[in-house]
Amino acid sequence: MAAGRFSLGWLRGPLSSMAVNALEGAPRVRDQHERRGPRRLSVEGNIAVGKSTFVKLLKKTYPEWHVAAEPVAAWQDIQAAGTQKADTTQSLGNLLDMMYREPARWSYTFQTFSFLSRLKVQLEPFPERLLQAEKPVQILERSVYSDRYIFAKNLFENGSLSDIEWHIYQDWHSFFLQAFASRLSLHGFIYLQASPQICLKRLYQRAREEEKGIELAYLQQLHGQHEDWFIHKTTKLHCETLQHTPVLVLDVNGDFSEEDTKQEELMRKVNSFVRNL
Ligand code: UDP
Ligand code: DCM
Ligand code: MG
Repeated sequence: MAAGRFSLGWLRGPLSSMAVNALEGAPRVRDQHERRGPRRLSVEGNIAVGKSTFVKLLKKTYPEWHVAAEPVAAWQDIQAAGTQKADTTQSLGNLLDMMYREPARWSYTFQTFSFLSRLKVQLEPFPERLLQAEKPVQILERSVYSDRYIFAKNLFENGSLSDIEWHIYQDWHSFFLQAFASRLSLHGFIYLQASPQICLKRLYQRAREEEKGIELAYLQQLHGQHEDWFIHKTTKLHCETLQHTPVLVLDVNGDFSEEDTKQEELMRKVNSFVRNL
């Protein structure tokens, strides 16, 4: 694997001539505060498209970057309050499994917990090592934004969230976004794009027990939500800065998990994108 070759220098080197189409025409919406802090990006994409594989590759290529993986394990094993650090912990159940078994009953609960776990991660102070870096970058696997504009929105549209649940969800989501605006804002999105068929193949390959019942139609719905937001720009976003946040679209229909040339190409595009944020 040749990815390590990219770990130094790229962020300091001359501007790559590679065009990042998604950036063209995007207004710059940075204030003084944002300009000084770490660049914070979220990797977005359908279920099993390869986000975790991709963020691992980023970490290997740029060891100085800070990476926050999606906390799926916490959703699979909800711990009773106050028992997490005790010798014996009390497991309350697998919320991911409960949501897929009974979407109408558990989707709202799942979405509140997913949001809460990301909020906690995003409100944590930046690690000292990251602040010392010459060009600090933090990568999140998904975000509070895809929670709402991909998943919760889709669950409402397919009937798994009721009118009242969707209304309440949006109410508190907007409140938190306003209350923590500067700490929740992102400088860019990396959208990993692949067909729902490819995602289904990878989903079967990963074989997460809770996801066994997921059908192509569900991945098609989620694909449509991603395309509406990141490509067609038709999703109604309730946050002004989000509308102007740059998006890098990476086609990952081709397997990148083993292939050096493909990995190098992807890392080159990310590097060029990040340097322009
Ligand atoms: N995977 C693959 N080729 C790729 C990317 C991923 O075969 O180019 C596999 C990966 O090894 C895993 C599955 O696809 O078995 C899902 O990947 P991951 O967990 O990274 O997806 P995520 O749900 O995080 O997007
Ligand atoms: N998930 C969800 N709603 C969210 C975030 C994630 O239903 N707001 C689900 C989709 C996947 C799992 O959690 O089954 C983790 O996502 P992935 O496999 O894409 O990493
Ligand atoms: Mg993942």
